[in-house]
Amino acid sequence: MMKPMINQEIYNLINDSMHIALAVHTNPDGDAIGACTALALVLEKMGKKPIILMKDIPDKYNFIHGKELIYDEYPDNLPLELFIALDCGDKERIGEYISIFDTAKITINIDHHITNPKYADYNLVNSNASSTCEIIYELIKDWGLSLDKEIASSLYTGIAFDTGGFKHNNTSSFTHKIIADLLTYNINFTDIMNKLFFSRSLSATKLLAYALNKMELYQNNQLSICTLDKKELEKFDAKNFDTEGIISFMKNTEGVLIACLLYEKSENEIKVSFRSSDNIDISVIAQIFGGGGHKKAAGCTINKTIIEAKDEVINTILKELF
Ligand SMILES: [Mn+2]
Repeated sequence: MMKPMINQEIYNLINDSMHIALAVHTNPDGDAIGACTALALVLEKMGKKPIILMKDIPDKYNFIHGKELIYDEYPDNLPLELFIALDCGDKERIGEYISIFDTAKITINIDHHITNPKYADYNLVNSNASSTCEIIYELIKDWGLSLDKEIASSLYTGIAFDTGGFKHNNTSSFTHKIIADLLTYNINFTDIMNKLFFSRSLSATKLLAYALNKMELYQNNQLSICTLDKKELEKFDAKNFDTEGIISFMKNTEGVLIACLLYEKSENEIKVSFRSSDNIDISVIAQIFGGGGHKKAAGCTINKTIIEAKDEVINTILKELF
């Protein structure tokens, strides 16, 4: 395969710089956290001074290496030559660090979202890659640099996360070849998989049980709905609760084609997540409410009471999809 020129250009830009900022999207997920720590650790090995700009990292990522390179803000006393945005499908996703992106001399955008508008000076966007971590792996190999256990753990985390544990259709044979290589570094993949997908706090387990018990079924059990208001979430001490954990249980119930979880973030601010199976394009429903997403996973925010939002969602789904 021809090596893309951009890979070499990015290498040269990094090689010519010393102080490099890395940033990911707000509310960082496994791929974002894996990609920025893996790349920062590589940059450090190259003798560079990487600064990761990142906040609100969920506790479950405590095992990640390179945490000492993570800062809330870019240090005032340091110059900045290069800004690398990772896993940010558009510029706005950089969040509060956008002002630093805008003032950086040179910007690079490394991402795998198909809708990425290539907002940086240099753009490496590969929508065939399962994850940004997969792209970072290719870069490291292409640059002729070596991995180590810490970098391999970060890359594994991102790839495992974005492929849903190697089961989403973005998983390719190339993905598995990368994983085969990463496992030669003796990483604790069992522990990573448990932390990413299976372990949860006691309060989260109790909330999950409560939500599943409360779940309502419509349309001959094909549509599953659950609402969680603020009081209920507070009762379970659910600050950043695991919507994904709850809605996947709802959707994986036999016969259910559409699952919908509504929760009250604040008064008249209802966050709605949708999941669908078979060929149902649930993003059309999210779009009706001003949201969006993928065909089988989408979301929106509805500014009504949770009861009103639930009724509207049910009526819209029944009208549009059944
Ligand atoms: Mn990603």
